[in-house]
Formats: sequence, structure tokens, C-alpha cells
Amino acid sequence: MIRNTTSLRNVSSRRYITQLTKTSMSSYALLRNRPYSAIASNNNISSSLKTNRPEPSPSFDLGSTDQDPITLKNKWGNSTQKMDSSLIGLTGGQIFHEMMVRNNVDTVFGYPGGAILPVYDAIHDSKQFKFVLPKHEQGAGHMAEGYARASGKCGVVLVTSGPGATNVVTPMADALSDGIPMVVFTGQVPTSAIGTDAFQEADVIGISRQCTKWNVMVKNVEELPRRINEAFQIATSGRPGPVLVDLPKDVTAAVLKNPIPISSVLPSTTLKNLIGSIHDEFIKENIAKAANLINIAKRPVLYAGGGILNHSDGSTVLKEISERAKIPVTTSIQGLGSFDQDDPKSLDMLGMHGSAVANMAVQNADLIIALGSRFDDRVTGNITKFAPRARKAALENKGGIIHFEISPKNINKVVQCDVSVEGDATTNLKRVLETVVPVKERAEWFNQIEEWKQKFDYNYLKETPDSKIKPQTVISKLSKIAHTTGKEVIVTTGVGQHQMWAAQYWTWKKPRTFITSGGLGTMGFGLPSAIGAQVAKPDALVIDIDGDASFNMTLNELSSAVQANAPVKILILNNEEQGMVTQWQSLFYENRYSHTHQLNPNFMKLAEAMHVKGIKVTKQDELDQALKKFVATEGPVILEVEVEKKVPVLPMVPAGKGLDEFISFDPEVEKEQNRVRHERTGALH
Ligand SMILES: Cc1ncc(C[n+]2csc(CCOP(=O)(O)OP(=O)(O)O)c2C)c(N)n1
Ligand SMILES: [Mg+2]
Repeated sequence: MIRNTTSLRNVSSRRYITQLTKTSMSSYALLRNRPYSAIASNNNISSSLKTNRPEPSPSFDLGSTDQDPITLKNKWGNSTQKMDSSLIGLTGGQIFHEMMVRNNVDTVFGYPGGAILPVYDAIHDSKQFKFVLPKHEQGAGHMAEGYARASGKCGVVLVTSGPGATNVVTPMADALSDGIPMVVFTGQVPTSAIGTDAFQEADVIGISRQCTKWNVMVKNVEELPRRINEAFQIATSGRPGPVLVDLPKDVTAAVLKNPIPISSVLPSTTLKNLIGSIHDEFIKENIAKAANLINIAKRPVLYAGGGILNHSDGSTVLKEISERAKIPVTTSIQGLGSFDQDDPKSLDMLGMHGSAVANMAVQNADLIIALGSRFDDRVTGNITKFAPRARKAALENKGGIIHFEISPKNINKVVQCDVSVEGDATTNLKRVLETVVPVKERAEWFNQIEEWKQKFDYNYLKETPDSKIKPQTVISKLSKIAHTTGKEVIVTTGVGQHQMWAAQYWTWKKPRTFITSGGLGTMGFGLPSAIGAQVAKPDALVIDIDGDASFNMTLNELSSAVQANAPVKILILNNEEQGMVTQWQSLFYENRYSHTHQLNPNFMKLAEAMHVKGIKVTKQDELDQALKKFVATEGPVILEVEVEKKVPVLPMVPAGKGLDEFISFDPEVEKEQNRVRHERTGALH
């Protein structure tokens, strides 16, 4: 058995080498000696297809991909189809490059390796896009996510087979959870070696099935262009998400010799053509129902999620409906920035660590209008207790829950809605707007909201003269200072308490300015996503608000920021603990801090070693100056602030509770909790 496998492998690799030597290598060698631009201009490719994509969330639909077509007989019969000859003579690697250009890719994040070398060789001296090299493929994935979030374009990742591919599993799962468009290209062992446990072979298609929208292994060079087009189309259409294209080495090394079909028709397009008009009638009907409910509701609430940001008009239309019908607005964590929080109609974020006023408003609303959001459990609290008054209003046909959602799978998945409007939330909201009757004022509802705002504003135990700095103070101050720089400000985060405080204490005003791992909650997301965002927006002030433990997970990317010329600002709120976990251990596990205190590196020495600047603050009176210096620093910089430990994030809706059953800040309770903790831990904590 073993002998058989070995001989099979030998035969396969011999066959592979022979195949390369006889066919592709000769043409490849010929092509290699010519500048790429010569090949491109010979084939008259690239430039004519550079269309300006609408932003954000562009469709990568190229329109006419049939340039230079020659119509050939289909090899299976007499039917004809448009064939493209523009890529003939190029290797798979060069075709990859060309397809990036045709899909308007301006940045690729990746890390090379043996199985993907034909592609890396073909992009070696490309002037067509920027290449960003991380220290670890996970970094490339999160960078691509940050890039996609900041720009509205699709993130592109290019890594090798085996460990290169498995290292991007977390970013793909993250992108799937938060609906981020990303195409991941992975090298693969040659097709002849697949299934032989070859060196650096991994079943990437199997591994990535659950964390991608779609994945495919390209089996020959003829199908490569079409698969790449499909990948971009799928990643950016509907609810955006990650797509993986696996590229065996013989496919990327082979030379294309024949005309091929390269335009892609997805099954969903055919289905849409078939049932489009019926579907549209159904949507029209539901839009009318939605408008009717909005017009009769007395205590409506708009709840916007990340989906509203997938259309460039999203936040404008949200503001318009809120103004016209005088409806207060809350958002999920991913929706932050879609509505200006300085607007008095803003309720801030809802959910487990959301504002009390948002949670109270949702529980007391007679109508909830959900826009591009998926009712995550962190948003709803206990489902059986969610939105009782809206449910009651629905029974009386006076309200309920309306769900504008592009992904049918998310409709009625967690929360049963009364009216669903399937499709892009902004597009359909525009249609609803036409029939929404203007409302002058909703005095009663807004008075109630104001009362909640006064009663339960975000609050915390402030510093005493000799205490450490409170993390909330740092974020509030930084938010003010950053907004006065006049620059576009983008914030990324790790995962934990600092992430929640960033969501709470930063003033969110503009779409696509908050980039955070909401769905998967991936520690280590902050630094690489900041680098990606900075690459997308070179002039923006990009700040990673990070926790010490989260930062530890991907701090290897510090020098990547320098290499990529990305002057990101990294704020480490150092409480020397996995604060969010110790908070749960304090509240629900009698202060037994099981493995939640890691030994941190010396962050200042680390900064130096990684070629970035370092600032450290321990005292309250140093903070203002340090924050100003931090945002004004030219290159990448770390600001480490030693903050108070064991500070709870409040308000908090405990697991199993309804949104209105939150624990809110009470100074006396907190002091007592601190006393108990000291006692239980022998003054260690
Ligand atoms: C990759 C990963 N592992 C574990 C967790 C679980 N987890 C959530 S928050 C947290 C602690 C985060 O600590 P830190 O980054 O220092 O932030 P802090 O809560 O102290 O602000 C942990 C371990 C996670 N979200 N992601
Ligand atoms: Mg921490």
C-alpha cells in the first residue's frame, strides 16, 4: 500500500515535471523574458476595462467581459458562445495578475510560499497594484478586512498552500460573520499530487467550506479567469462575504493556449431573471405594509446594522427617514457611524453593553424598523423577552417588527418579524420613504426618551487624585482630540472591554469609521485591520484602540505597518488582564481569575525593536499631552496607557435577561464589589 502511494506520487510528480517541461515551461520562459506590459499591450488588455466602481460595496460586474471575442463552436455541440482570446499565451500566474487589473484591484495582502510561486513570480514587478506583506497570514486576512471596511471595496488575499491557507481561516470566519467582501486566493499542490498527502497539502476546500460564502478549486488554466470573475461577483453581491479560490500549482504555471469563455453567469442571476417580476411584486406589497406601519406607529425605533453601510447613500437615507417621521435611531455595533450621534434623535448602540436608553426604547417601542442587521444575540438579549410592546402592537395591527434584510437566511432566523423587505436595505428604504407621511413632532415618545437619557447616561467611577487613569476617560478624551484634527478618523479595535468602551465613549458621526470584529469577536483584529484601513485611506488618522491581551495576539504586525508605510496609531489600554473575561469571572465566578492574567512584553522596548515610536503614560496629568502627541506623531506609534484594573463595562445585560434588565452603574455597588474582590483574592486583585 505504502509502496503504491509512493510510486503514485513519483509518477505524478514526474508527469507534472514532464508536463511543465514540455508545454508550459517553454512558453512560460518565452513570456518571462518579455516585460509584462508588452504582453498586456499585445493582447490589448486591462486599460479599456478600468471602470470607475461606485463606492462603497461596488459590484465587480465588468459589464462587457467579451472584448475581443471570437465566436466559436462549443465543443459539446452546435450552440455558440462568446469566447475570449485576449489571455492566450499567458501563464496562470499572469492571468491572475490580469484578472486583478480587470477587477480593479488596487491592493493585495499576502504571503508567498512554494505552491503559489508561479503567481508571485507573475506579480513580481507589477505596477498595477500595491502589495502588502504581513508577518503572518492571519494578519493579511485582517488587513484585507480593514481595507474592505474602510474603502467599501473587496479585500484581496494571496497566500500559499497548507499552513498559509489554514492561517487565514480565522479572518475568513470573521469576514463571514460581519459580512465583509474578501477574495482569498490560496496556492495548492499540483492537481496530480492532490490526495497524496503531499508536502504542504491541506484540504482547503473542505476546511474553508464553513467559513466562506463560496469556494472553488480551479482545475485547469482555461477556467481560471471565469472563476476569478465569479469569486469577485459572489464576494461583493448580496450580503458581502469571503470567497476562497484554490489554485493548484500546475494551473498557475500552465500557459493558456485556447480561446475561453470568461464571463460568468451565476445560478442566482438566472433565478432572478426567472422570478424577478413576481419577487418584485412581493417586495412592493411589503414596502406598502411597512410604510403603513411606520405611518401609524406611535413609538417607533429605527435599528440600523452594518448592512446600511453597504450602500453609499445608506446613512443619508437613514437620516432622511428619521427626520421626516421623527424616529429615534439605535444601531448595532457594526451600524455605529451610520447615524450622527450628535443628533438628538440618536439613541446610541443597543444590546448587551449598549446604552440603557436604546435598550429601554426598543423594549417599549410599538414598532421596530430593523435595517441591514441580523438580530445578533448580543443585540437582543433573551429572545423571549425581546420587544414585548412591539409584539403586542403587532397583534393589534398597530406596529410590530419590520426587517429590511438582503440575506433571506437572516429573516426570521432569530426574531420573527411582521413584515420583511428582502433586498438592499437602503434601496428599499428609499422606496418606503416616498410614502412615509412627515411627522412634525413626537413629543410624548421623545420626552420619555429624554427622561431615560438623563437617568441612565453612560457613567463610571471617576478617578481620585492618586488613582490610576480610567480607560473610559482615555477614550472620551481621545475622541475629542481626534475629531479636532480635521482629518477623517477611523478607529479599529481588539476584542474585550476596550472594544465596548470604544463603542460607548467615542462619538460616532460618519459611516465606515468604526472597524471592529463584532460577530466572531476576534482578539488580534485591531492592529492588522488598522494597517489595512490605513492602506485604503492613506490620509486618514487611523487609530487602533487595543487591549493588552488582544494586541499580544498579532503584535508581530507592528513592523509590517512600518514596511507598508502605514502610520497607524496604536493605543494600548493596558489593564494587565483579559479584562472582559475577568469581568465575567468577577460577576459570575466568585472572582476566581482562572488564567486571565498574561505576562505582557515591555511595550516600549517592543516598539523600539519593531521600528515604531513609543509613548507611555501612567499618571493622570500626563494624559492630555500624550494624547495630543500621539495623534500628531507622523509614523506608526504606540501609546501605552496604564489604566485601572478590574473596571466593569456597564451597563450590562446579563445572559438570559431581557434588554431592559440591565445592570447599570452604581458607585456604591462598585465599591462594595471591589471590597469583596480584595477580600476573596487576598488583596492580590
Ligand atoms: C481569539 C480569541 N480568543 C479568546 C477570546 C475570548 N476573549 C474575549 S475578550 C478577552 C479578553 C481581552 O483582553 P484585552 O484584549 O486585554 O482587552 P480588555 O478586555 O482587557 O480591554 C478574551 C480572552 C476572543 N474573543 N478571541
Ligand atoms: Mg486587557
